[in-house]
Amino acid sequence: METLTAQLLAGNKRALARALTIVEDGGKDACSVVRQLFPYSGKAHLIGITGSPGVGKSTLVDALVTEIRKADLKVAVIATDPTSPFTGGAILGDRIRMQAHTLDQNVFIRSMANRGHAGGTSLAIYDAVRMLEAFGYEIIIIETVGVGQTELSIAKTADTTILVLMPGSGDEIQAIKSGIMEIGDLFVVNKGDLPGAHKTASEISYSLELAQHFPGWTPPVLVSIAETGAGLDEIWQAVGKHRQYLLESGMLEERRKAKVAAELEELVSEIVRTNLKASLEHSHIQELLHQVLAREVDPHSAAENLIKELFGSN
Ligand SMILES: Nc1nc2c(ncn2[C@@H]2O[C@H](COP(=O)(O)OP(=O)(O)OP(=O)(O)O)[C@@H](O)[C@H]2O)c(=O)[nH]1
Ligand SMILES: [Mg+2]
Repeated sequence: METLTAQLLAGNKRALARALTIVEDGGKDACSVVRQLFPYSGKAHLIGITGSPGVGKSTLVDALVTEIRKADLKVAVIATDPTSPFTGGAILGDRIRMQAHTLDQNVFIRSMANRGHAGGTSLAIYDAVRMLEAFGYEIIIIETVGVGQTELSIAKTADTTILVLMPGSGDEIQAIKSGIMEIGDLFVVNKGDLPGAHKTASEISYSLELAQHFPGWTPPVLVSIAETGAGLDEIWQAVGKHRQYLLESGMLEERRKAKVAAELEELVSEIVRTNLKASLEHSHIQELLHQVLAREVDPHSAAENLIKELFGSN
């Protein structure tokens, strides 16, 4: 493992790819790699890109990578597909699209599915980001599909979250109004070449004015045509402004603290879940199950007994 991490730190991309597979699988090896590389992590700016299927996230990521390369920054992309980890179709399409960048030594693209971690993709992503940071990527983009709870927790991994919509995304606008979509630091109405893009953008701006989530930061609503790259320089500039805001307001620190708390909570629940599963197989706990079945002990008391058993506390 020492060799692998040394190679990764020396800029060996194959070592990076192996380290990513290891953290994706979770377990002891993942812990060991992370332990060694953690001191070198924490320096990149993380951009989360999320939105409903087909709004053009991958096309937008591709165009954003072009902008980032103009600024001569090293950039890595993690594409996740938590809703259908095994289809791979969309991911394959993304790979083909991204081919323009694959010859660029300073661009790295990786698809990740939920593999070893019982806690879901987000735990693996926290660690994947660390590997990429240790390798020296300055910007890391995380693309997630959808706006469900899992995706939201992945999006929260980011420093700047971009919510992508397209003209006529009525449901999403309703969600913004009702506060479900408070995660966006930046809103992008993509497919600006289609009718109604500016109308959609002003509806979003209006809903955001009503919501007012962050003091000192009004999320900009931008229109883009990812296919041609139109509007991408504004998006990249807005990311820069958001980063500046995060630094100056102390929000960057605050968000990262919240992320560490969320990660620890997930890690602890994962450990507890694993221990619990193993313990339920034990014969004297089987005994407890039988007592519940026989109506001798109620499930609430049984659960309390189990906790005492597992943690020696109440
Ligand atoms: N008209 C138009 N089409 C676009 C634009 N950007 C992307 N598309 C098209 O929209 C379709 C979906 O684009 P993707 O980039 O794969 O969208 P996605 O959000 O990543 O999709 P999933 O990952 O499957 O959720 C593709 O056919 C794109 O060519 C745009 O600016 N205008
Ligand atoms: Mg995509």
